[in-house]
Amino acid sequence: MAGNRTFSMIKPDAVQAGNTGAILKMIEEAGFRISAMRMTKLSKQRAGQFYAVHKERPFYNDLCEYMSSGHIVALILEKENAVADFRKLIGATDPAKAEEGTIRKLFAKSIEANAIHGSDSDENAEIEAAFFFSKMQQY
Ligand code: YYY
Ligand code: MG
Repeated sequence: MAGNRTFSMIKPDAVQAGNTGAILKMIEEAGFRISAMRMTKLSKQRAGQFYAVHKERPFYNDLCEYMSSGHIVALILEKENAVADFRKLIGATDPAKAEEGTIRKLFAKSIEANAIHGSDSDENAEIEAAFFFSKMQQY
């Protein structure tokens, strides 16, 4: 059965552009409950750990630079079928391919600076939530 939690991060481009509030509003209006939230800044090394799965990809170094370039907002979100429903709400990785009305279509600047992250599985949601929040902060 699909889990009811996902992890999200509002990325530096969206925070810098002043879109944090508008994005949080879309998330809540789509039926997600925010159960943990933290604004912070990643070092390049921490960004590299978060995206370690992509370390052999050509975009990895630039991605780590970008992800450590400004503040981010880390979120734990709750809803039935959270992972899949949230991926739908954010849209495709490349905003040029994202559906109308999705967060990336509305706010992303490019495939790299694409406004928001959403976990791709229940297992990764738990790993990514633990990357930013202690167990006690998660409830
Ligand atoms: O899960 P999602 O964020 O939609 O995409 P991933 O394929 O996991 O890539 C993670 C992250 O890497 C993406 O959000 C932007 C960046 N990236 C990139 O800069 N250039 C690419 N060609 C692919 C991904
Ligand atoms: Mg991904």
